[in-house]
Amino acid sequence: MTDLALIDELMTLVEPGKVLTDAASLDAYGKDWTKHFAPAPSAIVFPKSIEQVQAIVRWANQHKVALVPSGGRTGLSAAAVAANGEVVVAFDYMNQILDFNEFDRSVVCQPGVITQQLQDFAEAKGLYYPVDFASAGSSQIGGNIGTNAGGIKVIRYGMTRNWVAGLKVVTGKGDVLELNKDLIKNATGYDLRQLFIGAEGTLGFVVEATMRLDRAPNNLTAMVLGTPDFDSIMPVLHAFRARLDLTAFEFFSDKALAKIMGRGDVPAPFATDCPFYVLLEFEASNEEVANDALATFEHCVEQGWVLDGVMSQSEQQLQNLWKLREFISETISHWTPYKNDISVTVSKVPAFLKDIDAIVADNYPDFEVVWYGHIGDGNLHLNILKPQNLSKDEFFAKCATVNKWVFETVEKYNGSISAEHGVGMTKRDYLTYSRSPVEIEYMKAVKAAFDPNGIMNPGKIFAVE
Ligand code: 2HG
Ligand code: ZN
Repeated sequence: MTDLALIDELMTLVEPGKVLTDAASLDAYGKDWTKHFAPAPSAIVFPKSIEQVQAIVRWANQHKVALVPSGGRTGLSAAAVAANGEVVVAFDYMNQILDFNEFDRSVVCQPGVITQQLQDFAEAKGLYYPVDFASAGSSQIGGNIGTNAGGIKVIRYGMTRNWVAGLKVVTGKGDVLELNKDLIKNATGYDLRQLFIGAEGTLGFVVEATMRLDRAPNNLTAMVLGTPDFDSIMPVLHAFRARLDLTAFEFFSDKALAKIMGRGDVPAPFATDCPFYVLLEFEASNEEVANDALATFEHCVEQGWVLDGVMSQSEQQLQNLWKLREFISETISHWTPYKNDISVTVSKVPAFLKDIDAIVADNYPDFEVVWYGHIGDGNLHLNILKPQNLSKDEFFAKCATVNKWVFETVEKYNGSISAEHGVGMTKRDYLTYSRSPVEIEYMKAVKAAFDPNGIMNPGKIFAVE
């Protein structure tokens, strides 16, 4: 734990009342949405300016105190968990939108800006911030950048990385760097901005981000389609992609739908029961596009890939169809799921799915397995639900054994053990399934350059040595 005298010194670096050490705050700010580690930070500090962040980092270097960044704490890999007496640096009071430029279509955000705040701001300007996911109401831009957040529109718009025009960071040495200065074209050597995106706070803290916006989409329209089996999902993707620019292509299993129906507040898409469902979305900018979508749907039915389907006819119906997919993670969190967030290239999805499905069927015969995810970009979320009669530790231990085979399969297909949730602490021991030992040595050398004292979110991505 950090010495009390040091915490007193920390208090002098920020405004009065902006260091908390009470038990409730330590518990709340010491964890994210994972349930693997008990929170145990020493203090929570709330800087209000870049200068204060810099002072905190310099103080931490001087006294070798570990810092953990904290945004909306909606993460699913324990990257924002402080389980070892660290000081949590929370960006809740650096939550302003500082500037907007209509010609650059850019917004300067402090790291604590909530994702939805940026989405709403863009909408008010007649524009669009396209990175979206279920936790957009509480996740913060700084955290999104730290994990290179993905979500439900990646198939069309890519990950958070694509929307970061420039960053101001405080490095682990306490230096302030202005990275890329919001330029579209810039060929002046290493793009250090990219290193900080997805670094999970291990190199330094993002203290300001210029985010790009896009044109607002035109008449977004969703279809939910029921398929007879796993194998039909990818042909449906290819058929629709051949004729339409999709903004989303998601899937979920009957088990996921059953959990959503169990809530009682979301209407069923249609009466036919199907083993799998696809949710796809496109801009129905004119009648021709909508007709193309319907013709493709009919083609898929004729081919036997689709059993039933529905298309949204209003904004309300669009929202209701999205609830079928977006509410899954929160709804099943009640069953303390063991999570996987794996990806392969789209062309490999069918063979990969077959292999993973076989492992799951062989090894989890008694567990409830819930499949869903962003299958259109190759990202699958596999969630195993904890049976009531098993303790959390017994259950996670059993899943960890099976998980080895899942990750071996990911490696075999040159996939990623974390498509969008990040490595944090939950996946750091498995990093070698996606990154070679030599590559990891280079990654550690990068960390050492930005954070020589190892104070920035230690133990995340790789273990402390
Ligand atoms: C989603 O796609 C989120 O809903 C959460 O990435 C996935 O809970 C999960 O496994
Ligand atoms: Zn996801």
